[in-house]
Order: sequence, then structure tokens, then C-alpha cells
Amino acid sequence: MRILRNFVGGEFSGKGVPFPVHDPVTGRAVAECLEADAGLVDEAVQAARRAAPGWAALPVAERAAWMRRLADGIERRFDDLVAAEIADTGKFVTQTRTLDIPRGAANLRSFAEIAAQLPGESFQTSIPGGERALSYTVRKPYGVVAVVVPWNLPFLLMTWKVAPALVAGNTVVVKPSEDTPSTATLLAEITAEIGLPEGVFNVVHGFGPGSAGEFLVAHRGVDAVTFTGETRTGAAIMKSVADRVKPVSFELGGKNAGLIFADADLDAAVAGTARSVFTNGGQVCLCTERLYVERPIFAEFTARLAEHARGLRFGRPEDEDTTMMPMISAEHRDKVLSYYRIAREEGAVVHAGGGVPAFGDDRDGGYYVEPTVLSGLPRDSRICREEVFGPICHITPFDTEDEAIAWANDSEYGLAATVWTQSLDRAHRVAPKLEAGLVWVNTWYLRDLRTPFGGVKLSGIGREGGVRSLDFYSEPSTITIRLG
Ligand code: NAD
Ligand code: 6OD
Repeated sequence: MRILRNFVGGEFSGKGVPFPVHDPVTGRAVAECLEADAGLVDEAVQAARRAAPGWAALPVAERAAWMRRLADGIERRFDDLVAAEIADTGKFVTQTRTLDIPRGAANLRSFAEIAAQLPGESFQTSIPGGERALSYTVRKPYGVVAVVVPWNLPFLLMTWKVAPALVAGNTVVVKPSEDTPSTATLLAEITAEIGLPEGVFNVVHGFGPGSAGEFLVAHRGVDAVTFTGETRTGAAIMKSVADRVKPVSFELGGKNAGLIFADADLDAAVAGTARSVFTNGGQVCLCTERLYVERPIFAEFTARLAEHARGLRFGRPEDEDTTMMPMISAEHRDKVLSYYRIAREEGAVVHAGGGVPAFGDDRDGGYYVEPTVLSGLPRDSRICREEVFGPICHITPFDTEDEAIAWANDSEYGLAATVWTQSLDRAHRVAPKLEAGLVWVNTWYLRDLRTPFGGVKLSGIGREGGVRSLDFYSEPSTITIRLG
């Protein structure tokens, strides 16, 4: 069985109590991961602290060159990374090869480019009486950044934070999800292969509360915390770091709305909405779970989306035509199924799914659920308000544009929204009124890495992406020099 070890100060450590990692396709334990205790987390943070001054002192162009070498290393180990991500998550190979792993390399190359080209700021000031001064800013890294990430897009979301943190001059300690420790461990191997200075990149494995996650974020040697995960975990982390007033960047949960107007291209709206509901088994924070469809097309749209859901294929991860993956864990599958049950109890109309597929082979031990399309529930039902994070959506008909906007905004969350319309006027009118950090019109999850990314309300604090990431991972210091 594979053993996944912690990576501290440039070396893999044999310390830690093993816990099993399961294959979501079959439910079988396929690896053992060593849980870091408080002592090992401390060793990782100390290693990162020792490495920080030397790393920060490198010119940004040299750190950018290291990021490009790391991207080259990712590309060399591409097949291993694909296999590792599939083993942990049950993702299918076509998505893993085109999204999850290439985005890791793209994150490193993109932030290398952005950091190397970042312009500086300077201001000339004069006051009455004639005194003049030149002020300019320098960016300084924090020191050690804790990177705590979830299981849904493990490699993509880890590199999305590691790349800007490192290129800005910080060292990092990464805590991947306990469900998906493999690609972080492989990235550690790659850092060793390319000779990245020891201590710059560290990985600690384990769980959240009372384990590596909490030990890491609360550690006095950690200067800033970047986190992606559930809103209530973000709240717990905020409490753990409050005494030290550490800067945090939080990308949290969502209950994203999709608005489909009667003037939309229906084929494109059905296909695009299906993508936004079912991609990654619905386990993307940007996935749409609430749909509002203008009444004249409600019946046809609902029938066509349900047909699409029924057509998704539960093949093996390695099959090129597989389009549906399992939930990440037995616990998460049970959570999703509990919402299927709640929907029936609340009186939902079930247009597709609502159950568990039967395979008659070893996948019956896996964590699969059927893609599910619902309607008929009131807007204050639990299905319409709580994040499920599975392949499920509820569709509500609407009559006016104002109603659709108000209902979309009637949520504690505000991460993403989609609008489907062929009217340019409507697109410009509606999109800015939606309370969401990201709004897509006639598309979904088309991401330029330079754009700000993050949510409003309970969906997060701060923005990452492009220069916003470098703003989070460094602090400006203003220097003012009197002139003449
Ligand atoms: P989670 O919050 O349970 O766990 C995320 C990470 O935090 C894991 O590594 C976990 O071990 C760690 N953790 C848990 N408790 C901790 C604590 N008290 N202190 C320190 N670390 C702790 O999230 P998840 O179940 O892995 O991921 C799914 C959630 O993530 C969903 O809510 C989804 O919406 C959200 N998400 C948001 C975004 C975004 O960009 N906004 C992206 C992906 C996922
Ligand atoms: O694409 C990204 O950069 C990003 N942060 C995606 C987040 C997806 C959430 O599950």
C-alpha cells in the first residue's frame, strides 16, 4: 500500500500515525497517510521560518524562474499526478488531464509572469511652503503562509495559492485535505527533484480540528493563512488566528444561482447549465444549485436538463466516455443523500435521479449518487438555502426580471451566478445587480487567472487572482524621501 508522508525542510519524514485513504470508486482503502502531530507541524513551520529570509532575499525574477522550473517538473510527472488525483477523488481521466493537473502548471507559470511584470507605485508630493517628497512602495512577503485546502480540486486549488505565495517571497506549509493527500505529496517530491531550497515548500498531513489543520493555522510561527473550504471551517480558523490578528484569505461555500431567461439560446442554456450543475459531480464551489427559469420555458428547460442528467455516464475513471464521478467520501455521500431524502420529505417533484446507481460490481462499494433535478419546493426550503455540494439542482419558475434578481440574491452566500440570455441589454442590466463575486453570462467557469476571484457574504473574505493574489501574499511598505 502507498504511504503518504509529511514533507518537512526538504525531506520526507517517517513520523506520524497512519490513517487510511479510500478510493471513492470502490470504497477500498488504497493508501495510508501519516498524520502530523503538533510536534511535526512545529518542525514544518520552523523549517519554513529558517528558509524564509533567504527565499525573500532572492530577486523576484529568480523566484519566478523557480516557479517555471516547478511547472516543468509538473509537466514531467504529469501522468503520475493524473493517476494520484484519480486515486484520491475518483475523477474521470478526461477532466483530470484537461483541467485539474494542467491548471497546476498554468498557475505556476501565470503567477511567475504576473509577479515579474508587476509595476511599482510612486508619488511626488509637495506641501504649501515648498517642501517636496517622493513616496514609493515596496512589497514585502509575510514570512510563512499556511495553505489549507479542500478535496474537490486538490491540485488546482493548492497550486492556485502556493504559486503566488512563493513568488511573492513567502515560504509555505501546505495542509491538503485528509481525503486527498496524494498530489500535495507528489508536488513535494517534484520540489525535491528540481532542488527547490529546503524549507520553502512543506506539507503536513492530517485532519482539521485537534489535528494538523488547527495546529498549523494557530501556530505562532505562521504569519498569514489562506484557506479554501466550508464557511463554518473558515469561521473556526478565524477564531484560531484572532489572538495573533493574522491576515486571512478565505474562499468559502456557495449556493449559486442560475438565471435562465426565455430569450436565451435554449440549447446552449441547457448544455451550459448541465455543466455548471454536474461538473466534478457537483463538487465545485462554483456549481449552480438554484435555478430560476422564466415561466414560458420552464417546462421544456426542466425536461431537457433532466434528460441530460439521466444521460450522464457512470463509467470507470479511466474510460474516456465517463462523465459522472463519485462523491469524495462515504460521509459526504451520506450528506448528499440526506438532502435527497429531505427534498422528498419537503414534497419536491423529482425530474431525474434522487437515488444511488446500482452497478453489480465493485463500484457498489463506492460513493456514487445519481445526478438529481428537482422542482416544486418553496424558496425557504432547506434544499433552496443550504449548500449540498453534490450533483443536484432545484428549479423555480419566475415571471419578471426583478423577481429573478431578488430571488437569486436571497441567499446568505454570494460566490457565483450565471445568466443565460441573448439580450445584451439584459445581460448588462442584470449581471451587476447580482450579489456574487463572479457572474458568468452565457458561459460558466471560464477563468482568466488574472481576474479577481472570491465571494461576498458567507462565501469568503478578500480576493485572489492576478495582482489581487500578490496583494494578499505581500504587504506594501511606504518609503518617503524628502526632495531638495
Ligand atoms: P472543509 O472546510 O471541511 O476542509 C477544508 C480544509 O480545511 C481541509 O484540509 C480540512 O482538513 C481543513 N480543516 C478543517 N477544519 C479545520 C480547522 N478547524 N482548522 C484548520 N483546518 C481545518 O472543506 P471540504 O469539505 O474539504 O471542501 C468542501 C467545501 O469547500 C465546500 O463548502 C465548498 O463550497 C468549499 N469550497 C470553496 C471554494 C471557493 O473557492 N470558494 C473552492 C472549493 C471548495
Ligand atoms: O479556478 C480557480 O482558480 C478556482 N479557485 C476555482 C475554485 C473552485 C471551487 O471549487
